[in-house]
Amino acid sequence: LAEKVRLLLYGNRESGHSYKVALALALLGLPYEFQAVDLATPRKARPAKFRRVAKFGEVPVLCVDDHPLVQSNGILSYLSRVTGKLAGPSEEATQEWLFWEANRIGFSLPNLRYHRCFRPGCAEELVTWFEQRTLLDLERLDRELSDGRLFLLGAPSVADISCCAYLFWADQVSLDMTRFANVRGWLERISKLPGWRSPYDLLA
Ligand SMILES: N[C@@H](CCC(=O)N[C@@H](CS)C(=O)NCC(=O)O)C(=O)O
Repeated sequence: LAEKVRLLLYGNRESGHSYKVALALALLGLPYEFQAVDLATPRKARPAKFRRVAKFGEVPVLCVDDHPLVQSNGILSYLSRVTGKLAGPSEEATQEWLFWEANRIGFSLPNLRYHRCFRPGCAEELVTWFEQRTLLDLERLDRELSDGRLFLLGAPSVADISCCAYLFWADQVSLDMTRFANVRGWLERISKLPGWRSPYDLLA
């Protein structure tokens, strides 16, 4: 990444997808400007400068100078590719986790959290399904880390950043994490990486 490049991140303080990108930038030590987008505003009424760059209407968007990048895991792949850092041992292994995340923990947990925290009492049957899926995903992560590996791919990578993001809100969602000792240890290690900051700290 060229030194003089300007990085502008559009995100929202409750968005784990935004947190993934903010966390990657923080761990990479790349300075960026953060602009909060109010997601309570209907899509068509959001600021024109955001609508111009948000191809799918969602946060996060990372503008690299004038070039907008969307889709959190795509942005993580871009950042690891251009910096040569947090890439994992092979592109295949890293991509596997990014695609797993998009359909599993990056789907189940955000939806569980959304209903528990922002729409309490709504769609209980669906909430139960999100919770069951989240627990299965936590079991899968816990099993992956059961061989004493410190990070998903050995060394810290964008696979960890992607899969961990929403888990820093686990308490808020009343998820009982006691069963997932390996995941708890992994989150603890991630939170000790140089540059790590919590979601609300980064998305402010
Ligand atoms: N697949 C997308 C998902 C992004 C996403 O779901 N963004 C949510 C916030 S976490 C959003 O912008 N919601 C507002 C809307 O859809 O209008 C990614 O990985 O970036």
